[in-house]
Amino acid sequence: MKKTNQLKKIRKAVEKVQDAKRFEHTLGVEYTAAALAMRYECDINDARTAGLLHDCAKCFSDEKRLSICRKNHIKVTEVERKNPFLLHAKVGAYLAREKYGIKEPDILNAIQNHTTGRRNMSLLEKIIFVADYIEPGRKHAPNLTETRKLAFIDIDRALVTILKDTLEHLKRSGGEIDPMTEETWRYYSQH
Ligand code: DGI
Ligand code: FE
Ligand code: FE
Repeated sequence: MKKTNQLKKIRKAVEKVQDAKRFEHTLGVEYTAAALAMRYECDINDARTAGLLHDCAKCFSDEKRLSICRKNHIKVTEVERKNPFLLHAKVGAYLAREKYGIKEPDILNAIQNHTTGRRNMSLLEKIIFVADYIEPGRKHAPNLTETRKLAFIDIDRALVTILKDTLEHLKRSGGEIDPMTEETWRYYSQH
């Protein structure tokens, strides 16, 4: 299948499993990831594909996410069991492979790690992580204007800023911190 047709097909399929607001966010991440891919010389098609699919499990119920994990022997950590929305990334990567037919490990990793990040992220993983945070539809994050600019100047510094702001937000709001988010922040603030 031609790549543009494949993107169109995925876009239509994702629209069916998301509410209107989430789908608008999805399109925002798709084109923001494409723009970052142009800037950093990453594969534009991969960036768009990962952007379209990153939240494909976001509109499921927690029960559905947990049951998909149970049925398919996907490991659920302690923090994920208590905060099952976190699982939308892992379950999303699983569905990208099984339902949407994505084979490229880098695209699957970008979906899987888009919420907490991880050490040693590939360029595509960084692009999706950052695009998710800065896409034009996002409104409530601190320092958004600066972070948006920084994303196109130095993606690693943008990554650290986003992780720092996310951790501060979680500490302020009493959200439970996934050790992976903390580890990613520590790793990238030292490298
Ligand atoms: O799915 P999106 O809303 O587009 O974006 P996302 O997948 O990055 O999820 C964003 C939310 O995830 C945001 O409210 C911060 C939260 N988050 C990121 N790391 C952690 C976390 N929430 C908890 N409880 N713990 C974390 O470590
Ligand atoms: Fe997400
Ligand atoms: Fe998202």
